[in-house]
Amino acid sequence: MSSSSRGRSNLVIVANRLPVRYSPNGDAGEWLTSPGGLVSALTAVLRECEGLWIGWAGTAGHEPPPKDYEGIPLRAVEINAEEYENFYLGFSNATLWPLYHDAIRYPEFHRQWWHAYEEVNRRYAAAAAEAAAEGAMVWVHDYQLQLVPGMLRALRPDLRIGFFLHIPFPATELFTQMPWRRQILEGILGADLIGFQVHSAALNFSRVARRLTSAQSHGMPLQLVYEGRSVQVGAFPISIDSARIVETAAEPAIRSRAKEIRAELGDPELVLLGVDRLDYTKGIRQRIKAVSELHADGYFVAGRDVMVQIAVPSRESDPHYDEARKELEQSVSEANGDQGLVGRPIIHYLHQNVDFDELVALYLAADIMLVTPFRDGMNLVAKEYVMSRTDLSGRLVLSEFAGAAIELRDAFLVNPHDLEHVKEAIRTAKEVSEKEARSRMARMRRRILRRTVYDWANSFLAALAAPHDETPDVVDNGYSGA
Ligand code: GDG
Repeated sequence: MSSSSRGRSNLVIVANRLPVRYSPNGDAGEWLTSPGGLVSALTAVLRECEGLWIGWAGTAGHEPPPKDYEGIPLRAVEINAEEYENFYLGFSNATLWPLYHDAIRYPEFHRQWWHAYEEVNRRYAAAAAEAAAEGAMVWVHDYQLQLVPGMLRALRPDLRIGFFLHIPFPATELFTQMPWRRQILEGILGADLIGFQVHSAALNFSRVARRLTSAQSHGMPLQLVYEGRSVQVGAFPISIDSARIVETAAEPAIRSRAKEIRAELGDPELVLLGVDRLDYTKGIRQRIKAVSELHADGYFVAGRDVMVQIAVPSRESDPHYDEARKELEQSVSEANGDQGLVGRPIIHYLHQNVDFDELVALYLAADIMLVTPFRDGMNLVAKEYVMSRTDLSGRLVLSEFAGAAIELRDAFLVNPHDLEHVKEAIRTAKEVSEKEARSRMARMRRRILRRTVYDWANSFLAALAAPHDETPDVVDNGYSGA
């Protein structure tokens, strides 16, 4: 594939954020690549296809983002201060995020937020329509941009449009609370291919789309017909850059840093680790309570058994996140106040970003990794921990409500709402024989190695490029225009 002669691209990624972030560094700030496998995978395909990336540059920059980054053209979408409040903090993060994560926090519905969501989505769609070459593929990402596929199709019916949702898609009973449910479904249905992390989310979407829109299925729920077009729905579980984790975990400097971390913790017998964006969906407080109770029960001993919790700053200008931070910090301080000793806290808590090498060193330093979200689209931290354990040591306690639990069935699976269950899983993870722990780890590693984040991106794009059937025969879904 190559760029068209008019400077338009044959592959366009549309995401809320650009793949760069502004790092204020004294007076001389700079634009850096955003961390994570997703950005690496998408930038790799863009480079190969001479594609471009459309997104917002974030609030931190005082200067415009670069027009081009590491060979990839960037097109920045502007979001003003009022839209930031209503579209981003409001509709995206206080309506959709909690609703799609099983309403762990009450989702707020405000008409003003919805209007901003429509307005900003229209801007992204217009930018994509402008940038895409005739017949190009456009891949739209995530919950902030669910109206873009429909808006873009209206502007440019010639395009192949894909949409991928990184977070869960809720059950009908929850989704239908949304006052603008039909508009959102119709927005997503503008795509030719709609991808979710797991099969159950794809089925949730198909079910509610058939109920509330004119979409019909022809016997197979993941093949829809909408407005005379065939729309493919499917699960495309995201993964990680396994090779990068394995290589980093093998570096002598990283291995010695892992030893040093354990020494800095006072050479305990057992190190438990949590690494999450500070988010109320991740179940951080509950896991701290479980560990604290294991100390109170006399099962764990201060100094001998320690936990490290990294809570990466996230959405800091959002009052809900500020509140979540305060609640979490209170829990940490109660746990240490109740169960710690002088010089021997039971929880070592950092509210900081850590660089990739330090992250891998932490994974290597941890005997048990605790990943206990109440709901999570996938959870890449769980996969990264497993991939870093090249010697098959280490044990993973994982929430059954993380998408990753489908692939990582050999983790110690827990219901994070059940504190006794979390405690029991931690005890089992600690006590299980070395032989069993190693074979569980080996099976999980084999599973992750089957598909990297590069395979994920390529398989989505291959499915998007594949020719679709002519309009197939349909089965009436009883749609009544609700
Ligand atoms: C959403 C969905 C889905 C974190 N802190 C640091 C850091 N990270 C990296 C991790 C990991 C990524 O960020 C976090 O990904 P998760 O999947 O765990 O969670 P979300 O941020 O909620 O992501 C989720 C994902 O999208 C992808 O589709 O899996 O379900 O919620 O890669 O390593 N990396 C560095 N420093 C940090 O401080 N370098």
